[in-house]
Amino acid sequence: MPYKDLRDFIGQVDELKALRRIEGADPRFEIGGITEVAAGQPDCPALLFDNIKGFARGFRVFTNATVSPQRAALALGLDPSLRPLDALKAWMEKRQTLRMIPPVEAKNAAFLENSTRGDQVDLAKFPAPYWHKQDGGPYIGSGSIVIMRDPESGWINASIYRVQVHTKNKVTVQFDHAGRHGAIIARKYWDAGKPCPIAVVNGEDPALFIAGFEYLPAGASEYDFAGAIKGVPIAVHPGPVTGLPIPAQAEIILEGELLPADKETLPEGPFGEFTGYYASDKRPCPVMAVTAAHHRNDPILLGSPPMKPPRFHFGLPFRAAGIWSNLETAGVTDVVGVWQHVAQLMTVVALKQRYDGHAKRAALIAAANSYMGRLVVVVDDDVDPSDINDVMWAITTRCEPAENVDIIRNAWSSALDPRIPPDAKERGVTSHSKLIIEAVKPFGWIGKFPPSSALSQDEARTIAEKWNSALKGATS
Ligand SMILES: Cc1cc2nc3c(=O)[nH]c(=O)nc-3n(C[C@H](O)[C@H](O)[C@H](O)COP(=O)(O)O)c2cc1C
Ligand SMILES: [Mn+2]
Repeated sequence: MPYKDLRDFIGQVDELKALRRIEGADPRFEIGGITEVAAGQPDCPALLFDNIKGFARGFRVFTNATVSPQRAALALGLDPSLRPLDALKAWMEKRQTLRMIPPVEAKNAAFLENSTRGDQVDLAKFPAPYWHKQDGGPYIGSGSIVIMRDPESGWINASIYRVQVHTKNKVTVQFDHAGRHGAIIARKYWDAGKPCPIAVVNGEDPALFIAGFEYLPAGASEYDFAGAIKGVPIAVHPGPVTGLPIPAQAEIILEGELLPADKETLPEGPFGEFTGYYASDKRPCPVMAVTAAHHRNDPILLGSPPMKPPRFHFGLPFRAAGIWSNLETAGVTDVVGVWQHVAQLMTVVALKQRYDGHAKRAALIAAANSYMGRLVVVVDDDVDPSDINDVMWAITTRCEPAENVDIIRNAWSSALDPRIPPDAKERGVTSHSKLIIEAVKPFGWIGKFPPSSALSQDEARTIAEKWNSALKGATS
């Protein structure tokens, strides 16, 4: 078992010497600013903020949890010393054979150590940060999961939607589009004239944080997927107000009702987004009336603010692993790697070409599954897709633009896309075009393509290992 809960994970991060404790930061822009600066450093540390300005000591915020490849691997239960592309491959292979493990009910819940109901609920006691300078308010939920139960099948959905605090007992829950499982479930309650029972779980197990980001089929529970990642079930306890299953070890829980959006909304945002812009502006958003708040002693909020790329919530591009397995499932052979750069806005597939059209076949599947990604690149197997310089070398030397690029129109993007014109957005346009770049040696004359003068990746590694101390100037 990799780790028991968020606290245990933080302990493991500390053992890897990747944890920094920060005292006295201001939740208005300073926690967000420090998080962003740290995330831009080569070995981005994880940050545990305590003694937060204006809040009780012990009420903590933890950020950059999985921003480094090492900690993304740790959260998946993989060897954190694996090289990033090897770690992603190991995850892709594990993901393809995951056996779902449903949660088990725990008798006791750590989150019930402190509990308030009704009028006593006061969200102002939790250090919800103002993450970026022009954010519309504090966000308690930036990396939190939202729990809802499908009224027909009983399926529990548990994924990440941002949660803004508006008053002492009102928050908003923002669905990027109407296809989000949470939006579909809420709509069913509302259409029956009822509010939707809901719980916001802050400070969840990192496996749940990862599961909450995955595109799972409707009907599949993120709880089962998180159990599968860990190899042990998530322990849940019924929320005293909603009866929803809540991770027993989670830190701060809000229970309540998501009110019908046709009756009441609040203006949500703006909120700095993962593209590095404020592109979706302030919008009417469903309101959660918080009827109970629970927390562990000295609770920890797991904060994961979006930041300007290349910074991203996950140091391994998990959605590239999904695309990699889509390619395998569709029967595309010889894929040696898939990666995403620019915080998932660019997808790269590396493969060993076997037949004419092989590269384009892979590109089309990757393009179809690249959310908001305008750039899809295919490279040969001697190019490391996780190395942006290597990818640019392939683009500038193997792709003839007049012959090897295609544009796919009306493809999958979202309201968060900064390049959709305002008037089109007002008409509900959320699609964009995608550029496919075939940066592979042209198959028709692949044997005549000038050979590369560079060492192979294996050769370079062997030499680096053998001559490491000489290169570093060691004296021994
Ligand atoms: C840190 C983080 C924040 C996110 N915020 C939102 C959000 O505010 N709204 C949203 O619709 N999706 C958001 N997402 C993406 C969804 O969590 C993700 O697409 C998920 O697969 C949706 O789950 P569902 O299929 O159960 O609806 C966020 C993802 C992460 C990692
Ligand atoms: Mn889901």
